[in-house]
Amino acid sequence: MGTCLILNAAMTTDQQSFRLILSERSPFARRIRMALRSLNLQVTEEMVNVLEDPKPLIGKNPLGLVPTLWHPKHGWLYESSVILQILEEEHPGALWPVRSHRVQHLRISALATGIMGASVHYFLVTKMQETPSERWAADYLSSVVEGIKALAEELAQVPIPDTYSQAHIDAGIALEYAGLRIPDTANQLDQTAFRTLLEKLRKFTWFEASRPRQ
Ligand SMILES: N[C@@H](CCC(=O)N[C@@H](CS)C(=O)NCC(=O)O)C(=O)O
Repeated sequence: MGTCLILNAAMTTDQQSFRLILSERSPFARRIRMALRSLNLQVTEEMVNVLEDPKPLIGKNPLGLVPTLWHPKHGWLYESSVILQILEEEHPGALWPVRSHRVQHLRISALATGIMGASVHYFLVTKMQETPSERWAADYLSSVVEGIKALAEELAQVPIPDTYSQAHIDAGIALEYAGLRIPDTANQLDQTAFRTLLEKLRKFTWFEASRPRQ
């Protein structure tokens, strides 16, 4: 697959290629990094710390969240699942290549993004609030723990393909992020199904290269 540039005389050079605003640890941004790399699209990455300085997103994403993507054809896009849907429509079958287990794959992806969201909120509630709320922390932790259990059950039902699979990429990103932010999940994450999945995913250079460090 080649680079997708929609050339338009009125555009500056910057506007003619993909530009991704992200934060280093954002699991949602990692989904988009992985997809753009796997589609072999050239992208300029702009790291921000949204918690400390949301200014780089002003005028680009009214929600003030990453990932935020400049798409040469559509302008600023946000919401990782929507971005992935647009990329998939432009490159049919590239991100969701396995048609035979479509519903299971979508369920894996839904569980994975749910775990990502609950882990992000758990982190915000426990580490970023002046007075952490025990009740909300317990609630988010429970979503993460139950989500991981369900994810293990779903993964056991479908083979892990050797090719790029958004569902499995999402599962891997969610597990690594939960492991990073919530040490309480360590025992739960230490199981053969997850080790096998991560071993396969780490063969994609960009999965390993985009892994968030402590
Ligand atoms: N549903 C959104 C979630 C994006 C999201 O929550 N991003 C977080 C980073 S992981 C963020 O930008 N947080 C900044 C903030 O809350 O101020 C998506 O899928 O893109």
